[in-house]
Amino acid sequence: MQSDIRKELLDAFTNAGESYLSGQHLADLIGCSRTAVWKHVEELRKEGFELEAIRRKGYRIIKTPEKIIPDEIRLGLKTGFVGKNIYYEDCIDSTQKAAQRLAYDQVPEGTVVIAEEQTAGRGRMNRKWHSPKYTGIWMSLILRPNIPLSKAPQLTLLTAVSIVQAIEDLTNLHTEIKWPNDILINGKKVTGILTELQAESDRIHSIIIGMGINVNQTVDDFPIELQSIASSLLIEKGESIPRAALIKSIFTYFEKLYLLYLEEGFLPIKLLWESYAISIGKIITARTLTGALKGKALGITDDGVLQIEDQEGKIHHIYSADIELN
Ligand code: BT5
Repeated sequence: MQSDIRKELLDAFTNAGESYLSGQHLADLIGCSRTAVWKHVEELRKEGFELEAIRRKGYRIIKTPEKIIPDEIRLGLKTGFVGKNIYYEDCIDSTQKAAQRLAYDQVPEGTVVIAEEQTAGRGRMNRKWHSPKYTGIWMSLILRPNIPLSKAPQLTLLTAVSIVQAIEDLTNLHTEIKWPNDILINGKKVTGILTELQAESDRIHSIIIGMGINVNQTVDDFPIELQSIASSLLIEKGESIPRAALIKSIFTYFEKLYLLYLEEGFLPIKLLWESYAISIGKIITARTLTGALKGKALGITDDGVLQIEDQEGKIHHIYSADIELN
């Protein structure tokens, strides 16, 4: 019932175009009270619609939320399996959690969960991932590769390459990767990747790749503590970027690289990854759960493990860490 009124209201605004519609007129048209109209107008605002209200004239819509429409993603998508099956939510706790549940239910490989907003989006080690409504891409992809557990982190690097290729393709922005999971533009983080898996002994049941991409946020959309370290494509490019087109492009690049990876192994991905990596050859500090290590980043091994040479010339293998460029 509620959403019926909302739909009628939206239809009325669509038909009115640039003209204003008074509360009374809308109430008569829909057959409800003016208070009900006002309540639904407020609901539309919460959903991201911008409505102008002028005394004696009424309301009109001046901006609609740029929602991700799954059909728009499917339209013209040429992948074989990535993104063929989309679960779309307006608001969710975390797309990772939903994807974990779906993976248990044996959904096909390539299934994706996409949400307009996450209330409990998370990064590595349960850190918070800020995921405001209608501005970013918050999605989780379910994969079932037949690879040993130890190779799973390679998929984080593969994902990073596919996102960078899609971003550069669509925006022409120079984009860099900071090992293992950050994508930066002008030194600020625009994307984080979270790879989680379900496994029994050494057999992978499924890998869930979470991608958080800041697309159309303005500086004010970020909490103060993120404003100096995070950015969005809109901030860097100076114009808004269509999210559905970016998602489609990520699916396409991802599937191409993933099939190449399954066929030929990590080497071709490694070469691509290195061409976008910023930390290689630089002095960095790697913070792990056991402490900090400063040294020169030599590169990644054929397995995707970071190698750091310390001041004594000893080479360390880093499997997971936060990296600071010194
Ligand atoms: C990551 O963790 O960078 C992985 C983020 C993965 C998010 C996606 S969204 C879809 C899927 N569903 C989820 O629930 N998660 C995945 P990490 O390297 O641990 O970085 C986390 C840190 O990044 C935080 O502690 C903040 O400092 C910072 N941060 C939080 N939100 C951010 C944002 N929107 N943009 C840039 N930095 C952010």
